[in-house]
Amino acid sequence: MKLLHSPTSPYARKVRVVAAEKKLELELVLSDPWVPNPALDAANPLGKVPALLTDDGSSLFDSRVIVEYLDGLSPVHRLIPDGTRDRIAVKRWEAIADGLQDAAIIARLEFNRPDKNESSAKQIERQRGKIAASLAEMSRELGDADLCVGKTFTLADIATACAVGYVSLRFPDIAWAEQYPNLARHYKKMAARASFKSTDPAPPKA
Ligand code: GSF
Repeated sequence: MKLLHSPTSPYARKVRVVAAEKKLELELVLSDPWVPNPALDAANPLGKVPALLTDDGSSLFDSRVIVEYLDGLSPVHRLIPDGTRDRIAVKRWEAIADGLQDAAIIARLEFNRPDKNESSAKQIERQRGKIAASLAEMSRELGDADLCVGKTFTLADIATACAVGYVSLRFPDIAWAEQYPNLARHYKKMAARASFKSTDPAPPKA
């Protein structure tokens, strides 16, 4: 299987960590979504990374579909539980984590615009509000627990750590680790796992 990815994409990182946890081999293919990229467009009509080329020649996207596919490929270390209640809880965590990343990416694109104006500032503020609200919700949901859902390491833990790691990478001024010590504690634990170490785009801040 080939993964079209970029090292700093938090969605791609989530997929790489899932593959590592599942002991699945992925051939990593660097793919820049921000320049004309026919190979990426052929794999994903949305022209976004990550995209997975499977061994049977089909392509899969987006990251939520890819991780579910990889998790189902082998019974080794299930990351998405079978039971409806826990499964939905895991997917909810993933939705917050991915949504935080969506907001972070929009804010960054707006910040990097050469023709920034008043509406860019409003948009950045709006998206930063979503980042702040997502971090608050994650911290509230985690509470004193070691793991996001139940007592087993799941996709929720991976998605959450990728999201907060991305905030550190792109928004070092957001002091989430100081504000939410429980999220920092969780991140530290995740970052110590071999699967995270081998996929870290930048040294962990927390
Ligand atoms: C989001 C992928 C995405 O935005 C997923 O895979 O879960 N919902 C999708 N990828 C960005 C790169 S990144 O910053 O992670 C991307 O490829 N953007 C290119 C574009 O044209 O928006």
